[in-house]
Amino acid sequence: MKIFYSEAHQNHHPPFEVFDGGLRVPYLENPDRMDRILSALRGVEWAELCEPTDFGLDPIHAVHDREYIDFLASAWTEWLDTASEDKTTLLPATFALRRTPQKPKSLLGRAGYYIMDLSACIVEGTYRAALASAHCAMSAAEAVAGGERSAFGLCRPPGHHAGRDFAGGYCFINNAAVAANWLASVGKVALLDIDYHCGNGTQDIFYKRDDVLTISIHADPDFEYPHYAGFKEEKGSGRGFGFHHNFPLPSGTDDTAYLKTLNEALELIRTYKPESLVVSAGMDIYADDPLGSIKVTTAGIGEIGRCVASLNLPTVIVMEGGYNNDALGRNVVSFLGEFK
Ligand code: OKP
Ligand code: ZN
Repeated sequence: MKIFYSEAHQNHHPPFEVFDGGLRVPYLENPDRMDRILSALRGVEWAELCEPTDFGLDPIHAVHDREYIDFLASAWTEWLDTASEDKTTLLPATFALRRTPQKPKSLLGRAGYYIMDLSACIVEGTYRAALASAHCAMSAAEAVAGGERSAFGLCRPPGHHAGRDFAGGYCFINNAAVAANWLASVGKVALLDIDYHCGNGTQDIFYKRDDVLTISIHADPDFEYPHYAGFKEEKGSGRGFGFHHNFPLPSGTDDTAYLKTLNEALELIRTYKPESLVVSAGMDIYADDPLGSIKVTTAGIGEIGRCVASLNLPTVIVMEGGYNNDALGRNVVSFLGEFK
């Protein structure tokens, strides 16, 4: 299996994020995650590490607002030009909440307008890392379009919380959405998000479309981030109605319960009959994830992989979350191993 990976993520390393209550903690979405996954993949004979191709900005502009991408591109240098006392990371303290027609011009105004939380910290290397991450997903999509049965975008930063014009939850550019949108130009696509958190950015991007079926299985937003999306009543709008599905799960969901829900989701994909599949593969459903509350085991993750692979679709797998670094490598291998 071709695995697309770029070292550019190394320079996206915010020193901290801010949790609820104002607690500063070391950034959980850290470069070490990739090192752990890479060393696990080096231990299997079927993984072929490849450099991503540079696809430029066009496929990114195709799913994201241009002014939002411009903001990401210049935010760091603008931040250094401000009078702010601590410039360790660009992290606004005032958020737009409900947006009004007048777009802010100042850097901090735009930061609060385009960022939804205190986990999407911008540092010097963020934009370049986010671009390279999207290009890893695009390269995997290109490989699959070229006849590979599956390919893996080993993406960092992750993408599924990034919407058309917002960043959040460690995500800046929606890698899976960029890949799915590109694949949609040749035929219907299904995007299945198995990350522990609702893929609210992906939901936002495809909500009005019927050419990309989007499905997210995640912890119920009644108690979990991102709080404002992921409810089962959200089914798409306009011609997109019926082409988005959320499967909120209670905390403590085990392998058996998870697989039952997964099979409902897979049935929707079979009925849709897509030409290809994109999987937003977050490993934070794992029982011992520091951000998670779902109790899926490493063997359960393998079983999820087996069920998804049984769809027999050309499949682009895109890395999302997963924060138990000790288990991350084996969980990724457990999942990918079913597609080789
Ligand atoms: C990103 B992904 C904890 C706040 C956590 C951000 C979570 C982002 C998860 N109280 N905030 O979906 O793995
Ligand atoms: Zn997650």
